[in-house]
Amino acid sequence: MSTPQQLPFTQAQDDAIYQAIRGEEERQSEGLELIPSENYVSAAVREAGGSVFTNKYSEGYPGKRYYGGQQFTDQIEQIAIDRACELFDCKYANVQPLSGAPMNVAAYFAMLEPGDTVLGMDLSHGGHLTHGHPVTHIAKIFNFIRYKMADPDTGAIDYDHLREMALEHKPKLILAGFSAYSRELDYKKFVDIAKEVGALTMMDAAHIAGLIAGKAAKNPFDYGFDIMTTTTHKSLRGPRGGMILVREDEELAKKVNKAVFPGLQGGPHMHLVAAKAIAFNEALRPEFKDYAEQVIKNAKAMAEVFRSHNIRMIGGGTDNHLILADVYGSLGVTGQEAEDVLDEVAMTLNKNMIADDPRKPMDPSGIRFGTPAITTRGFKEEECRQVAEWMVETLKNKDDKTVCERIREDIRSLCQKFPIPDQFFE
Ligand code: DSN
Repeated sequence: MSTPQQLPFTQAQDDAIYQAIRGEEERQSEGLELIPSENYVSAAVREAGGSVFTNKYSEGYPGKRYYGGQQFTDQIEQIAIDRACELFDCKYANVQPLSGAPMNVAAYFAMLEPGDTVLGMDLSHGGHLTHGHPVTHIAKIFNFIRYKMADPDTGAIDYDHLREMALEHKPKLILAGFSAYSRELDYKKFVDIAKEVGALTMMDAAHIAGLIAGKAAKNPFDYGFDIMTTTTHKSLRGPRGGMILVREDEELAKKVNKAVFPGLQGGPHMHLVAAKAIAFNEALRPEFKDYAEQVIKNAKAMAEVFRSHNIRMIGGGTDNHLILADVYGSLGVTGQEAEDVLDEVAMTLNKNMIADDPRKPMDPSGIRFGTPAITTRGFKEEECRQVAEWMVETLKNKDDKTVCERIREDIRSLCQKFPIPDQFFE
């Protein structure tokens, strides 16, 4: 396992929390992390995240703060901004968003007025709550309309229909991006449609930012997207947090800064800004390209196994890091049952709605899983095929304790062979 964190003070003064941290270290070390939005960060990222910057208030931006004592916060924030811009080939970055949801809310407020229309992907077809789901507060402020996949079995988006919707509803913003979609998007089509109706374009790249940074997936900025948001803790392998990138429009970048602070947030979490800067530097290294490519190869290897067992995958397979499988339709196992039994054998993933799911969100038809974390662990296609076989075997034998115990032991052995690394490069 990765080197256990030094915790002498926590151990001495708070046993309950100390034990929970040690327990979580063991859980992560001895199990397979298959949630596609999770990853393992380097020890350096963890160190910066636990640094004295947690003590500091820094409202404002480098060179323009509302509190004194900013000589070092200014340094780390500017380094993080410069590295983010280099990584994603854009001119402006705001690295202060505390996480994904406030990041998207700030981006909307930078571009829209209350009542404006946004055209985004439907949650049940792979979008995200923050793309205007009716349960969110922002759905009361902006008018979200949603496009879907034309065919869930291929993942194809009907761009002609998307264009018709845009022509009819005249959105101010066309939103691409997803949290449960496994195919590459046609960014040029989004931009062409947006130009036709005078809309801005935003990509929520939270899931695939690491793949874009590692040049294993297309960069929406190369096709003219105006703005890109991303969390930093998924495939990008940084600390928890978000950032907003602007391709080239200085006025839009100024609006983004105002929308993040003072529009939405107070003091940025500078310990996490420091950790983001370290993660961006790691992602700028040539080895990160190998990582990003391997994430996709591994996901494709897992998809092959699911295909060989005739398990339906939404999108028919994967171009990225994740797979959404219809386990209820294919095996008669509900998403909740699948999540539970796989958790018991130490394969952690999440139940997930599939497109036009006949079941409910708390016990849907699907499971969503992916390869960013196991690839960080060093798994290649061979190990990933084995993991997928174990997943299917567990699901098919969910009530057979002997089979499940054997698979649990095999997973423990594989995890010991591939400890979570502290560093990704020499
Ligand atoms: N919770 C993240 C995910 O798992 O996709 C996105 O919000």
